[in-house]
Amino acid sequence: MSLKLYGYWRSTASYRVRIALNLKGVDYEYIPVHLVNNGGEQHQQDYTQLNPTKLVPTFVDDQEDIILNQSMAIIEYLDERFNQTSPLIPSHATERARVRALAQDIACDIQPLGNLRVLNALKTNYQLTQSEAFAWAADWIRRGFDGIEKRLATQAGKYCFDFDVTLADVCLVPQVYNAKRFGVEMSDYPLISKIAQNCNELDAFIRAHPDNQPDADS
Ligand SMILES: N[C@@H](CCC(=O)N[C@@H](CS)C(=O)NCC(=O)O)C(=O)O
Repeated sequence: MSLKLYGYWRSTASYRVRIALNLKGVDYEYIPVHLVNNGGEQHQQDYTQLNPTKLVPTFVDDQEDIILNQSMAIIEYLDERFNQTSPLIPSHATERARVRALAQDIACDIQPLGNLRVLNALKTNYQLTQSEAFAWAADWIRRGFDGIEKRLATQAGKYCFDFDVTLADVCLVPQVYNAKRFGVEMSDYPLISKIAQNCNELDAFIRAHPDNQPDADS
């Protein structure tokens, strides 16, 4: 089996897929794509041939002859392909819908607003300074986390949904990492913080952490 993940150490979408791969216990080759150096390697032709959206991650499964973008689609694919271990999406319809909704609170309504190309456009087209662009990203994270913290108060256990790690935790932990990077005061979110801490004690999450990637700090 040959699995490849093209990603960037502190890309939260790449981080999600790394966590899922580790939870599934499958080996993969990690291929760094530097989002800043050389004008951003995500814009270079050898990468855009694989992923014309010019974003990371990209996942390649040679055995199944598939090249996938979109971290959520990749993770659902992994969950189905490696369905013997660590199910990330519950089998029951109502639980499955709740897990997906929380995951999408992050993947659809928070992360895109703080993406590199959005912050670059704010700086280039609307003359925001770096610190103003960071404040923008932090503001959208806070708005998202305000709702998620309230939601978790009605359902959380050790993880977002009781005692099983799900797709929601896989999305939450990278977003918490990103929130700290943008200066969000995490003591405002005790439940989110506690769940992230519980996840971060697991080997799959530790190995997926940005600081533990070969391209960290590059
Ligand atoms: N919805 C996509 C988001 C992908 C995405 O936004 N990737 C970011 C890193 S987290 C990226 O490649 N940014 C490069 C850029 O903005 O130029 C997914 O979940 O895979």
